[in-house]
Amino acid sequence: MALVDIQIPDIGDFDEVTVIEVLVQVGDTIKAEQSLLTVESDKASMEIPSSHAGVLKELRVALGDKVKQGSVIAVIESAAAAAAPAAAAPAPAAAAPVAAPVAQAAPAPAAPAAAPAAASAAATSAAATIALKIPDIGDFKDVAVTEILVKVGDTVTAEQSLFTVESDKASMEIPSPAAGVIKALTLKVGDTVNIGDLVGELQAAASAAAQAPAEAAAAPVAVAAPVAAPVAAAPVAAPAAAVPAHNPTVAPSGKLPHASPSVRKFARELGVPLEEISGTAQKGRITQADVLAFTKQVMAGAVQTKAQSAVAPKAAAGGGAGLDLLPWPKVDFAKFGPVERKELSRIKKISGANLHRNWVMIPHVTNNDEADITELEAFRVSTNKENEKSGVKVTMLAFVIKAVVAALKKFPEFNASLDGDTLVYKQYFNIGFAADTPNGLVVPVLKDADKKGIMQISQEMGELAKKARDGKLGGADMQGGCFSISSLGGIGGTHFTPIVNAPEVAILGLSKGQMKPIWDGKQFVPRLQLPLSLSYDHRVIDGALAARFNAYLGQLLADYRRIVL
Ligand code: CAO
Repeated sequence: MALVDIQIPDIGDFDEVTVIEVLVQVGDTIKAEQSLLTVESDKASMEIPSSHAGVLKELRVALGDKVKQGSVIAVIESAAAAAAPAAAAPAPAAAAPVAAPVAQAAPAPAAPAAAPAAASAAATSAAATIALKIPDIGDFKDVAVTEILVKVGDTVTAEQSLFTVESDKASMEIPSPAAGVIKALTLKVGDTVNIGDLVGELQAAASAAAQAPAEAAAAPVAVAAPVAAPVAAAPVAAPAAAVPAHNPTVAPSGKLPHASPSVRKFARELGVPLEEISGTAQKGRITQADVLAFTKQVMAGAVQTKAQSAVAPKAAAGGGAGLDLLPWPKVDFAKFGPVERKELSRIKKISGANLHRNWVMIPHVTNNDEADITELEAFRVSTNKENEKSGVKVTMLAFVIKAVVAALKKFPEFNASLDGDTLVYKQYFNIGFAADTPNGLVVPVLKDADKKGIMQISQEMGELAKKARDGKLGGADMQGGCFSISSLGGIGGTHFTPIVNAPEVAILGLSKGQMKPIWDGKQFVPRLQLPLSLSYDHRVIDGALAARFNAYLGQLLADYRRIVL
């Protein structure tokens, strides 16, 4: 056993930071890399991990103290350190904390020797083109891209946040090094990135180009914008990366929540909107206890999140919204045989949380029907023959998308979303389609399907499905949906119950088309029948309306000429 001084490691270029949270107490058994403190400057907050495991013998700091690199913050009795007497070692590189910009202070872009979260730029061939690179964000590696806040073609201002990255100790937004137009973005949600990675290109605005740094390393260290709603509001915003969060009903408030990275992570895992919590710590900072207290209140029905009240205002008014369920069964599976544990993929975690919310909050009913697609299938096959050389293969799904648009026009309630007690009717027709990928389910959105022909729909669907499978879908590819289709027709099954993709109000499930004997009034004739499973939000759509929609869709598919009527 040896006593080891735990020091503030390299925290980037910060001179002095203030201790805003002490996460442990004397006597605690500490794991290596466990966070001991949260410190904060006016531009970032970060957690300070322990460089050693052991028992905390002494805490040398208190709330409000100022510390800097090398300051001894604690003394730990460490078994491991006895063997390696290099006491006072700073945290290992991998554990080095990373600045997570905090909510409260507006960064001063020209701050000298600024925060680790910096944007860098390098001049490329054209003088006004700036390479977007991951700036120096501290000692850590392989941070995950959690959100992309801009798209190619967007005009951005200097310091505007471009995307969000996150390690287990910090989350931060990466700002644009200059004003201009985004020319290319080569990263996607879920990518892991490292300092210096080239992630895009910016065509600098004339004035910005003149000031743009010529080389990444020499870039003026632009301070990261504070972590804004996108990180804190991940339960709403992040799912845009996966399934159903397109068209979030609740817009980010613009109020920047003030919380440490671990509290942000904790809130995100629980699906708690951080910006709706009032922090009880100094300067209104939100602590883990605040998140827990808020969660308990929501579960007890005492408060509703904005997302809940937007979707289900009446439930709250009635109070008692808590589900009061039994705890999840805890089973030691290994007692019964060998097991292997595998963490859910990122997409599964995000989509799972959204599916769960939709399943619990939306009163679902599914209407099952069948469409006679005998003629349409023959037409599809002949169309594919004619277009063999074009490389575009038309599947039944493309025809169904077009027919769904016609049905949405006839039944506008299906092209709507609930906003409190108001129904928002959309006058555009963007159709999401569930795509199976190795990492899980995503729902790319085919935009303006009403303005596109079957060939174009097929081609775009193919491109989106490929992007989905390659993990290259951007946030914009999954936003703005009005109605979704989940097609299992290529796989099998007779009918199923798709889950409505909130804030949409209905979803169509397609199963495998099968030849069946159908009575034509005189005899049984073989007809190709396509199963249609229409799940709908019963608060918005009555059963009769759903049956009419499905029947009408069936008529359109049975005689496609009706679409032009
Ligand atoms: N009945 C019979 N056959 C069908 C069919 C149907 N309803 N729909 C498609 N098929 C056939 C296609 O014609 C194609 O046949 P060929 O290989 O002989 O040409 C084959 O099935 C495969 O089709 P596909 O899957 O490549 O194309 P698609 O346009 O039907 O679907 C996509 C595209 C991206 C939706 C699909 O690939 C996919 O990922 N499906 C899974 C969606 C999913 O997981 N849904 C569940 C969500 S809820 O958990």
